[in-house]
Amino acid sequence: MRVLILGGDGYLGWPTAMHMTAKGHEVAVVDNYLRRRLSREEDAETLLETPNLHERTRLWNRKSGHSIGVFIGDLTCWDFAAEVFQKFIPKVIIHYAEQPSAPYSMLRRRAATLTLQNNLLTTANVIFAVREFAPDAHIIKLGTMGEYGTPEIDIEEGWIDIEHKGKRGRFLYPRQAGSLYHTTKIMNTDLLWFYVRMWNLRVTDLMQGPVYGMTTSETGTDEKLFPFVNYDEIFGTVLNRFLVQAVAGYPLTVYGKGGQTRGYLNIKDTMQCVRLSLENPPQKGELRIYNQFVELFSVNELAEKVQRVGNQLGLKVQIRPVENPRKEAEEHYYNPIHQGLLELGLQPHYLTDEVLVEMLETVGRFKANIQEHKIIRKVRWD
Ligand code: USQ
Repeated sequence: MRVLILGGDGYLGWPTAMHMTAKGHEVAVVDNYLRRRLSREEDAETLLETPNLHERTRLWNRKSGHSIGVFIGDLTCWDFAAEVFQKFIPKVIIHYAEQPSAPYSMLRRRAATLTLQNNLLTTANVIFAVREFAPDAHIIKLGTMGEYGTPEIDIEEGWIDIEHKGKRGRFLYPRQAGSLYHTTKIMNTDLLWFYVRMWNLRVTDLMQGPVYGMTTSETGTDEKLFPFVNYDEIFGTVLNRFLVQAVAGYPLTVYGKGGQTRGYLNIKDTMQCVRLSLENPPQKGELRIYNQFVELFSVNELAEKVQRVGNQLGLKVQIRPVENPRKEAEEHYYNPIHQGLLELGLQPHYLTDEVLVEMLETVGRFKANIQEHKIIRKVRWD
């Protein structure tokens, strides 16, 4: 199939591009290097220097024989979006093209506005471009488990049946995010659901938890093909941060009480989930929603795992709770359902000791690049 990957330079976009070509699809990527620019502006660059998209596609082509088309430009600009869709005419659009960081969205007013503008306008332009140039195409949109927040009741897979005054109805499961970034994801779910109803779009919305890891079947150990590895407070996600902190001898930064529980998955499973969604498209006029994660952990459980396995490797890992810069529940009920992707055939990779050893050893190869001042930046939610 012709697969257009929006945000193809990003942590998930680039590995997805390689993965889809390896599975025989014809792939083009689109990116405006926003994430690189913001990382540079905030002094929060990645652990490894990452070649630009043209260079990465050349490297991948040399290694695998597969080609990837590249469009560099800003999808909030309609003319550019229209040009890309007219030239490539996708059958599937995988939409990762968002400002992906909760802390960045809470940094200052300009960052908040950028997050709103980028995330909402890009999604709107994707919808308009699909309607105009590829009306049968399947949009696979990366949503986030954070859309649901941490309610006192079980979290269903996207939808909830409600009985009210003797009548029953099916609605989007209530959403209540904990950052402006997560709120833009809710707004995008609503935008997609609206146009699914109006224009019979075909959409899968993937409610994904925090992802960890840096290698996939396609990267192997070739670091030139690795995705971004951020370990800073703004763009790094918690487990990747803990791995880098353990290697650097920096005490693991558990925020507050550390009871914050989320659904985690290995980047290898993101590849599987997106591919399974692609291979099982919804009908026209259907919004399909999957909760995309494999295992639940609290922050304390993650820290203890990294400490135990790190110590076996002789790293002398310490845990030092820090004041929580975020406004979030630190002890809470959390029971999200996650059946849909397993039913489609997801074969989960669990966070075993072997996986932790492999990730710590991989980070260890780049220990000399770690800059400790990037770890704590004091981005406060209030
Ligand atoms: N946390 C710590 N210590 C740290 C970093 C984070 O205790 O050093 C805690 C946070 O307070 C939070 C949890 O770990 O309770 C997860 O934080 P995170 O930074 O790994 O994840 P989050 O900000 O929620 O965002 C990430 C991605 C985002 C994606 C989301 C999925 O950046 O793009 O949508 O994970 S989810 O969390 O399910 O909404």
